[in-house]
Amino acid sequence: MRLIEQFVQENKEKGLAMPIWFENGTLKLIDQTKLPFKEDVCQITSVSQLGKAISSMMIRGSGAIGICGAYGIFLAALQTNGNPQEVKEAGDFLKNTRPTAVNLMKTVDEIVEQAKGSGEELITTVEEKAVGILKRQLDFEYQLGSYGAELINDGDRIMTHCHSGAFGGAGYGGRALSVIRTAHEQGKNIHIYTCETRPYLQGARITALELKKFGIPHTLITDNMSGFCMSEGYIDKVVVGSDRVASNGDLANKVGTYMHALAAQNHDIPFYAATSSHTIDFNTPAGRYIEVEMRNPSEVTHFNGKPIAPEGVQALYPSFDITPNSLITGIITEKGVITAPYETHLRKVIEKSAV
Ligand code: RUB
Repeated sequence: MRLIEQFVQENKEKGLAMPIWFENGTLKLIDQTKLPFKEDVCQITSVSQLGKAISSMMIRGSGAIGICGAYGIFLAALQTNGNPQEVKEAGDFLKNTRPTAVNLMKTVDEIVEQAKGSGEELITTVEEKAVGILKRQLDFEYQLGSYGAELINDGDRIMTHCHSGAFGGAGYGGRALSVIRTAHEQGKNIHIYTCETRPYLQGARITALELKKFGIPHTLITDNMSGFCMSEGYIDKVVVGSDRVASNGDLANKVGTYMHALAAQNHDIPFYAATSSHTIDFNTPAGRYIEVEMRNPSEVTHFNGKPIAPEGVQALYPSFDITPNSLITGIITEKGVITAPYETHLRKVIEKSAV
């Protein structure tokens, strides 16, 4: 059995829900467009098919698409019999599938830079590196989960947005749900308010599904209810994930995050972003330099292929928004919880101990 298959088997035995994995010589992923009604497993036979799965959001979430970078380069190495030029081209192709989440780009660059030689030697080094990255991502989830859980009190009602969980990460709980899952496993009595997350409904379809599987009490709300819930005292804390954190602490996360952060500040509710050092991009000085993916407006005018607006209506779909650092109480990472001033504290904690 290959090293990468052993890794998968060990983690499946621990009951982890991985979004993508390698098994019996084949790359497989859960089609997240079908959740929560079906857990369809798709076989991925080429890098171009993997690219389509990422851009069509069959697999999504910054951690999970980062992992796709590792699996994708391994697949390219296998299929080209270890041709370094073709492996590099596969990496360039994958990096262009979604522009905002930085994990994918960083993972591809890391693995391609360290791929040595050609042929069997290249395949072996890529596989070892890929397994190292998968293990590291999973360790980050446990570590940031335990730092984040220290912020959670017994009885807390926590709001989250989009899906920052196991199917969007390495298998334990992604980022926000690693914090929530760890707090729950510590025996804290918590209740989660999960925002539906129009238009792709990651919160309703996937976060609610995972919370149900983990046995964590939760309530589904639509995105426009967060202000009401905060003003009525339903929410004690907000914990979200992040697709990219700029070096000044501004962050890109699913569209709607910014309005929740504004409402939280107005009601003195702590707003935390759970992330890992791999999502912090020191090459991006501030949020305004982060490219926000603009998706097809038909994803707003249509739902499940059916129109929900008058024919021909103009629509807009920025897939992410930028939350300025001034609205963020703390950034939870695998190295600890980082607070303002982010410009200096992020570098001090993360860059010094770069992974
Ligand atoms: C996913 C999204 C998630 C982040 C953060 O967007 O915005 O909130 O990925 O989660 P999409 P995490 O569904 O468009 O990929 O930090 O756990 O990756």
